Amino acid sequence: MTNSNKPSTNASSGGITADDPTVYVAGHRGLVGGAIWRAFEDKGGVDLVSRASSQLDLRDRNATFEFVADTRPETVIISAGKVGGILANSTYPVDFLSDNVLIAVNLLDACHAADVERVLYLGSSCIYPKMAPQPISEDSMLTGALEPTNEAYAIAKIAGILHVQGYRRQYGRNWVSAMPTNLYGPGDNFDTTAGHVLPSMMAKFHAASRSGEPVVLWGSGSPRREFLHVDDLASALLTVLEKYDAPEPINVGTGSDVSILELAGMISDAVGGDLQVEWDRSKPDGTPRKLLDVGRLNELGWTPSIQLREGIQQTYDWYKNDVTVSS
Ligand code: GFB
Repeated sequence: MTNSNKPSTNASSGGITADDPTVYVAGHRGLVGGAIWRAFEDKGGVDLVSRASSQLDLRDRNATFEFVADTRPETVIISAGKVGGILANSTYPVDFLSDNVLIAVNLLDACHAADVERVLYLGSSCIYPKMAPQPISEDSMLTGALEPTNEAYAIAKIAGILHVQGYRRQYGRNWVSAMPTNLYGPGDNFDTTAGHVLPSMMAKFHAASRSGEPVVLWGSGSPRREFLHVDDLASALLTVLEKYDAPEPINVGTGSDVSILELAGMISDAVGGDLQVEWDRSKPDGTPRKLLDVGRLNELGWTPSIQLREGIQQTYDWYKNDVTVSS
């Protein structure tokens, strides 16, 4: 599948002046990093740099140190990492733990060695306990047991957050961590097995609209999730970079959620047609509810601008075109 809205492998932005601060977006070819890159490009006034994973393996400590030392960025956004849906997370815990720990440790230590002024580390809402009170406040971290399906990924992300907090306490760095809710948007991974719920469902509905076969979704449909368009995430992160400077992570979400059943209805409406849906209850439901408390972010003056229905339609239009172009 092509990804027309992704920056090139060995990326740097054009039209820059010598005075523009350098921003390194680690993971710029992923869903999140790509959106952050576009948001910085739209804003202007920065010299963007990055490398594709084929050119710089962030699990390689020496290569990572060398790149950060040579580039000497003022700001580093850590949006690189191994990500996947509920099934990928529970099937490959070693990869999710090992890759994400290595990437965070190498990059944070390299940023310290190169005296990087501002680091924004991205975690995930799955770092909070499975039964955290809703909406989930940032203070819930480490107050209870994690959801078993993505425990390895969550532990890796918690280690990164503590590492950032450690650099603040031990070395006085004003680095921060942000915890996005479930994300979606153009350029996502639409794999029906390894993908996150929204793109995975979208690919299933799209295939069913062509084949006439029933759509097979996972679990009971009753868990509730909050979904944020990745362009809204990127705009929120620019606000966080500009205005937030505290050791506690800051949640990034919309403040409202839907059931997986309701999500399926919205995706079905976007795809069109009267499609039959079956629920495979042998697949895990995961956490019953995962709604973030976004009070801290709202206090910075940021609110989302893309409604879920609108974002689903826009993402589906992109996907449909992408599938057609690549097939
Ligand atoms: O874990 P979860 O929030 O999302 O749960 P990701 C997805 C919910 O959707 C579960 C159901 O209740 C699934 O059973 N579901 C129904 C499906 N159909 C599908 C489908 O076709 N694909 C998928 N993936 N789910 C991640 C976490 O997974 O969420 C990550 O595992 C991370 O660690 C991220 O925290 C935010 O499946 O999207």
